[in-house]
Amino acid sequence: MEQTLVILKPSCVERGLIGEVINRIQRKGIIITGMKMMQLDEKILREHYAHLVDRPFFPELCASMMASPVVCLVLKGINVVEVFRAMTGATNGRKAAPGTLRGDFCMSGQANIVHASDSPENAKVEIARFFKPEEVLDYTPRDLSFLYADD
Ligand code: IDP
Repeated sequence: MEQTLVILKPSCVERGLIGEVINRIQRKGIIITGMKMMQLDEKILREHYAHLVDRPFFPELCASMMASPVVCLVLKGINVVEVFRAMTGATNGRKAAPGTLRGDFCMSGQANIVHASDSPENAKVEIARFFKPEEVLDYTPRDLSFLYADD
């Protein structure tokens, strides 16, 4: 099974949406193997958003990601990177499809509720950035017979 790194951003935490997002993750059948609250700083954000450091909105992005603690999650499932990106929706909440997290819960292109890794390779790097190895548990629910019935 694949793993992905998800961050419930300050826009999710401050608006009281942590439970909503975790509820959707669990109802879908995605397995949570790591979960913790963290206060991000500029050092980790410069690594995490290295592809955006030269963009004019980067200082504002950093400030919005440091505005409150975040919740970091490691999720596990077959094709979970692609599955959770689809559940996340387009970057800008105003363009994200209804039914997606961003489409249902935000109107912003920056304070857009969640981060989700965009490839299995990046997921590995991002999980190692936010979690110590011992913080990601080797956990699989007992009965996956309905969840992944055709695999
Ligand atoms: P993604 O989060 O959908 O993968 P990225 O392009 O990797 O999108 O951007 C990372 C984050 O940077 C976005 O989720 C959003 O918070 C912020 N961001 C991206 N583009 C803009 C922009 O044009 N203005 C303000 N913030 C942006």
